[in-house]
Amino acid sequence: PSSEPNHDSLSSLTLDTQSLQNQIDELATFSDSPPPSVTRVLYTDKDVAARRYIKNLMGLAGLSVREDTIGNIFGRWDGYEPELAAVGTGSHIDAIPYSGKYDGVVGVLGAIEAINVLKKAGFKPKRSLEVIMFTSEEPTRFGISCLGSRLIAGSDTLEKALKNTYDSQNVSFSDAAKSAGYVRDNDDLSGVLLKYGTYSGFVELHIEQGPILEAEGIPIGIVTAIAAPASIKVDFEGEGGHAGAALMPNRNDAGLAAAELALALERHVLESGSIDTVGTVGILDLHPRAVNSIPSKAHVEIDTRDINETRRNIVVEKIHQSAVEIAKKRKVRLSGFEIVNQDPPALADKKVIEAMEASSRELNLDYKLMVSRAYHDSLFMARVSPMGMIFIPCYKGYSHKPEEYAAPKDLANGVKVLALTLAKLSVS
Ligand code: HGY
Ligand code: MN
Ligand code: MN
Ligand code: MN
Repeated sequence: PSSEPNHDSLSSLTLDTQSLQNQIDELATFSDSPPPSVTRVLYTDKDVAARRYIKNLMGLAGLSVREDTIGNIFGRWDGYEPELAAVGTGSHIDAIPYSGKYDGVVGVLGAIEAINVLKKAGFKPKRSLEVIMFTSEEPTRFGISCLGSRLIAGSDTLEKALKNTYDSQNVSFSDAAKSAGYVRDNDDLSGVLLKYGTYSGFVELHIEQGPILEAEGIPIGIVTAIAAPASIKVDFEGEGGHAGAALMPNRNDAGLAAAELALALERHVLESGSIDTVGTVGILDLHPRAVNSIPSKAHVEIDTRDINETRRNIVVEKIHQSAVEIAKKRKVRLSGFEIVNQDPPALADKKVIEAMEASSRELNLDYKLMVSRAYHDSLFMARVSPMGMIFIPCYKGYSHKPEEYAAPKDLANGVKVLALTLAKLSVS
């Protein structure tokens, strides 16, 4: 077989966009919030039902399906040199509360559709092709982002941490996983790890989750790097008390300490000197949460990112200093300051980028090299394999909200570029 996929069969890739759209719409019905929003949290009944749906589609695509102990799902199409490192592709299907139906899903259903497209075109893979549905990319349930791909890439600290990690209802990771039929044998997670070189290349198809491609009218984004994410949990404790009777000078209000820290975060991010530094307070819980009771506890969760790791780490350091200073000034206790993750950025691999560029050109699709400001499972797969990401435009860049939308034409373009890229990497 030649070193390039036989072009005549692949240049006329045809895919059934309607069936892909139907699958996206059907998968969205496995949700704990009303349409058009989607809420699908790790190891819940809706997650388990959605997993069954994906495994069924993998089976229909002729993939052999396996799951690891935490529920990463692998669908494999054996190549004619199955002993070679496979080419991987995939994404996630978990969805944060009240979000949309395309984030992650496009890279799982689209990958399965890419397999169907290649089979229809009569393509024969040299390296096996493997579709991966990562068990949970969103941090929703346990506060840990990219749980499945992080463990695949190897993280002793995370393996240990999971032994006493609980969700907001005080359900342990192990019990939650067991309720979904995973983590059967004595919580041993070491089997999840995949050594570097397991895949000769890994490509993830994803909506951009930003406005650039749509605004510039460019159908394909080729990711060169994924920004460095960090998340921090902070807890303040004060005396609390009666909102009417306790005079202001006698108060140490944990809620106001949290509010001041949120504004301090914004200041530290804005003074970083770069538009690429971002910071968000997405969770701010007060206790006892009564309008006439001074908060005695405040729980703040911070997400801060930058494409430059040093700048991002400076913000993390300043947040810590501010938390200590605010606690002292307001005479509250800084009862917790936990850096949940502080990950380096990831660079896409030159060879994979070239395969995506060549595929876009062959399909006469204009493309833009760009950075991903959102993190993805590819951030960790870059530690297991040469990595690449394909972006398609999404409506006004909306994501993590029900208005998230990608047009069928863009879905089709993304799947075709993915299919051709996988074919090139498979015969390389
Ligand atoms: O938050 C992120 O960047 C990803 O979309 N979960
Ligand atoms: Mn997301
Ligand atoms: Mn995603
Ligand atoms: Mn009263």
